[in-house]
Amino acid sequence: YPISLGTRHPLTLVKNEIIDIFARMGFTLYQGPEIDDDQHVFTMLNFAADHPARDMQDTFFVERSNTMDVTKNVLLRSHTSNDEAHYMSTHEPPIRVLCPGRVYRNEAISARAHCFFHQVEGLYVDKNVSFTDLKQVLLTFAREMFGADTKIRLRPSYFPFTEPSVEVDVSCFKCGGKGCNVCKKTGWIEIMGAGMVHPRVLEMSGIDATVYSGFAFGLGQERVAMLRYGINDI
Ligand code: 2NM
Repeated sequence: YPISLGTRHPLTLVKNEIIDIFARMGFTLYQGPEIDDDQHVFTMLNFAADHPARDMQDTFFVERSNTMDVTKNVLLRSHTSNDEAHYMSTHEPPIRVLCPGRVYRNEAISARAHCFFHQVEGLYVDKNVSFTDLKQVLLTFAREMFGADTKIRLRPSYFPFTEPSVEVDVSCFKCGGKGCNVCKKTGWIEIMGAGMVHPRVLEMSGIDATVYSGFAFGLGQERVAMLRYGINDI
């Protein structure tokens, strides 16, 4: 029997599409370790020593010090931001980098959440990078990914590594904003988080925050794939 051709996995299709869009805006790829130290996963990203993400309930540990010394901890990364910490501490601005990869969180498994999933994060650092630049990049991404008529909406949020921080909604690609089952009658779909990189995050990677500024964003491949292909259970 001839062997029938396979197809690409929905997560790969989504990842490649995202990489293509940001490559056209000058972003290159960087991939770092899934097993990393506390320094790169939390400390260099401005997570306080007592931040709940450092808790056993949220993060899988490979090695965990039973003292207060978090620097000896080795863990499965809970976001791909450790890649940006590695990249910033080994590269000088201008930086335009995209970091796709697998991340791990010790969460209850449901139709919408699994204990590992896939993220794409992006980072832009240069002189005079503003919130306006972030908005235009997000709008360009949304129009390329979900169609030319797509609008975006930003809501205030909080992340340790960015200030200010936002949640990014796109107008519903199914109903165009009128309200349907995909957007749960709101007309909007939450798609990613973003913000201006906290000056302390730049400084901890050796970048002079009085000279440089930057923005960063992150989105989940599973979430985009479920919306795009109408999948209701992860
Ligand atoms: C997100 C949302 C907002 C982010 C920040 C950084 C870094 F390393 F530059 F600080 N990387 N990624 C970021 C910002 C990620 O994901 C929801």
